[in-house]
Amino acid sequence: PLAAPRTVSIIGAPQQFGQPRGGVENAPKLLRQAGLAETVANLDWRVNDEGDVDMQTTQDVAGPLRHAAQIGHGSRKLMEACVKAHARGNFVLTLGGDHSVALGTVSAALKARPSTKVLWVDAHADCNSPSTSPSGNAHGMPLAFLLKLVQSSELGTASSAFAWLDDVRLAPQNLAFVGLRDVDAEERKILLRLRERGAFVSTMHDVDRRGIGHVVDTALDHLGDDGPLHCSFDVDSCDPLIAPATGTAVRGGLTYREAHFLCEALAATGRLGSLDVVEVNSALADPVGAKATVDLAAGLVASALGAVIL
Ligand code: HAR
Ligand code: MN
Ligand code: MN
Ligand code: MN
Repeated sequence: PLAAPRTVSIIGAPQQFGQPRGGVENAPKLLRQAGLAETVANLDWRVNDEGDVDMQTTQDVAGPLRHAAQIGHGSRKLMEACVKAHARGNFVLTLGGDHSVALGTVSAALKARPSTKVLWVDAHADCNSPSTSPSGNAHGMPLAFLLKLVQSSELGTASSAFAWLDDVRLAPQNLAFVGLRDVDAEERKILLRLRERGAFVSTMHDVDRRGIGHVVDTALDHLGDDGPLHCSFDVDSCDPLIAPATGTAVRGGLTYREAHFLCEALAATGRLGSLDVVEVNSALADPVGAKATVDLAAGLVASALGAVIL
């Protein structure tokens, strides 16, 4: 287990170019305004707010991955910020931004500690390549890059923006999905291959049948008892009734307690080393729904950092 008290590095990643809807770039600011740092400081953690990574670049290129240069260069800057925080031994908390930020956060966790295991909590599988993506949106692709499913020929002239990922590889057996319920036809085939290659793939059907406790325990068993855990938490894993302010809401998601249980169970492992909270977009709900979504995200961070582990 990682020794306490430790420091949480909070890193803002206001990336919006991985999807088409404005507003997701404001989430780091809104989460800070909701008192996230204070909440965490009241737990057994020191807090080091590293500010926001500037994810804007002037370059952009056309191609099957929309805003490829922005995504590639911005993610590299985020990766560098996360690697620095890992190198200081800190817990790395990244506030998205859209889910393309996981290119930076997961690659940093793997560079810093290669035995890192990844829990992907999401309504979506985010493992499209540019060639299988129905949308061209990078937030549906980060796992394809991390799992080495993207051919450089798919990127054309943009491939140089992703060259920094060449030495990053997430092994399928070190990946577990929870919360899936909206998977593209091509992605379904990719998921079945990933399962054959050792990934833990579960859907909301499994949560319904076995309960969140069983699903989370099985996922963690599958990932093994060595190495740090990275959780990439897409707030659209939660039901739109509790998290309406997100870009691609899908009905039938995790309840408030299921989402918190998952985060609490991660805290209880003592091995959670990094966490992403992504896809909060307050522009896509009324003020009440926006506040509920921001507060939910902040509360889930607190649970993942051990708020309710006694
Ligand atoms: N699978 C679809 C695509 O590739 C939709 C992805 C929606 N993505 C997210 N990330 N919100 O989980 O475009
Ligand atoms: Mn755009
Ligand atoms: Mn996602
Ligand atoms: Mn999603």
